[in-house]
Amino acid sequence: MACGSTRRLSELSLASLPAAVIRPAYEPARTRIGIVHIGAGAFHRAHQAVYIDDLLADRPDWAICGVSLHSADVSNALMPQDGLYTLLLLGQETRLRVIGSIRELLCAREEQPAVLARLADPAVRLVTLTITEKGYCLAGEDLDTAHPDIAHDLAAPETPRSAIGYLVAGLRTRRRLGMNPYTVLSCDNLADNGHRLRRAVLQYAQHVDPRLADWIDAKVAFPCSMVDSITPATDDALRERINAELGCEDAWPIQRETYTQWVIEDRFCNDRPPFERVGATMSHDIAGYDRAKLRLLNGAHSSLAYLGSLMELETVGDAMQQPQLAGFVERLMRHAIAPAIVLPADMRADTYIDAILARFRNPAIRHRLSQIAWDGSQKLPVRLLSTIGDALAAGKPIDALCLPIAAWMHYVGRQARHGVALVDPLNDTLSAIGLACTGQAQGDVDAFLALDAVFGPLAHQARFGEALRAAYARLGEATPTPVSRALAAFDA
Ligand code: CS2
Repeated sequence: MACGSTRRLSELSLASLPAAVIRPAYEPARTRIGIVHIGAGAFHRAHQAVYIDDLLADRPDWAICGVSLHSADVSNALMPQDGLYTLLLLGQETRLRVIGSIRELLCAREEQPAVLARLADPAVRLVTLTITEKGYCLAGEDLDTAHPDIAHDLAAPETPRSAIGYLVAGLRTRRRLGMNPYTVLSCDNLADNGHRLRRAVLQYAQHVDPRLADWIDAKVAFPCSMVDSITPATDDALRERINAELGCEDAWPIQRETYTQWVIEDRFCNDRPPFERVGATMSHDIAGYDRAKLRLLNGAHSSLAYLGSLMELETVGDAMQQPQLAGFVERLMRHAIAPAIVLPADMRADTYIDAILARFRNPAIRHRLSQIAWDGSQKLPVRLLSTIGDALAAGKPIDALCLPIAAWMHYVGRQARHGVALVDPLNDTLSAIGLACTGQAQGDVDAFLALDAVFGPLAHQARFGEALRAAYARLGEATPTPVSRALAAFDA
């Protein structure tokens, strides 16, 4: 089946797609941009853009301008397709859906004036972000003013590079022109994401112009949100499958599980889309939701990623088929993580954990452990170390919780010895530590614990150091047999 004469997905070819393909219920060209989204990667396109796609038929004024800060790859792939792309939904049945909500894609590095103009456009009432943990340029709770992008932006705030720099440049123009600010909505996997972003923005603005910082403090809302949908990276197998099923070429299709959740704090300083009409939950307190998701789902994911990689497993599905590993992670969630979380009234820990385990076992998904292992230095603090900190304070056991952290240390050492660079902003430091590892728990673990950006004050807690060294030693050579043995030792 061909898509007209173009052979490339586009508005023109929509009508000739196979009947089973779900397509926009509106004319994409008739929509208007109301949201600027920074970080137009696969997660955004599989999650937020789909909620907005559901909304545009009713509310055409909320289309998205997607901004990539550094790379033009997404824009180069999707602009020739009129911003359209295909989403493969992976559940008991698979479904193909063409998404039309991203009407413009800009690469900030190459099209800075256009990005700044969008941020100053009064029709834009909301700026959303998925820039991953490292995009916030934080050192602990504060903005890292020594971060090269932040240092650059503070010296040249009119021509920023960082997301924080762009947010403030846009707000500065709006203040100067007497316009309303936009709401800034973080959609990243960080606890208290809105509060953290607000603090970073205010600290940055304070350096640029203290009166601007006061204005932002008084006028701009930074709601928190919790986002959830498992989104394996696009690979050649997906591209081939989509092109065959679509009958034409999509340069960058994406995939995700059918399940999706978005909980948004209802605190906006400008108009907002009626998110509740398209399945998002509006709430006044999302802390319980984000703790549950980060600590249970993401904590378990990172545990599977590092322990499973040491066991030479490839995907989450493979890891869930190893009874020792799956059993360990399940017990970790039920006995070590869940009891320390205060859940929202509508959630039950056991039901939530059952659902997570079923999602991890979804046979339609191949989610690589190596993808989840990215950015360990940024993810572990929010996913596992926060639980360890609470357990230490409450005098609870931390031995099982330390095993995945020790597995990460062994993983870093292994990758360094194999000459494989980590996808991690601390790659250089981590690789140097990894190369110097001798296998002796004391020296190796202490070298990692000196990473203040990862461990912070936890590093000085004697009980933590001891438990971590014991876990590291328990993993032995960190090959499949000793790792399985270490997991079995936790079998209740
Ligand atoms: C995963 C997440 O890659 C990872 O680190 O743990 O992307 C996870 O799939 C999502 O947070 C699920 O919502």
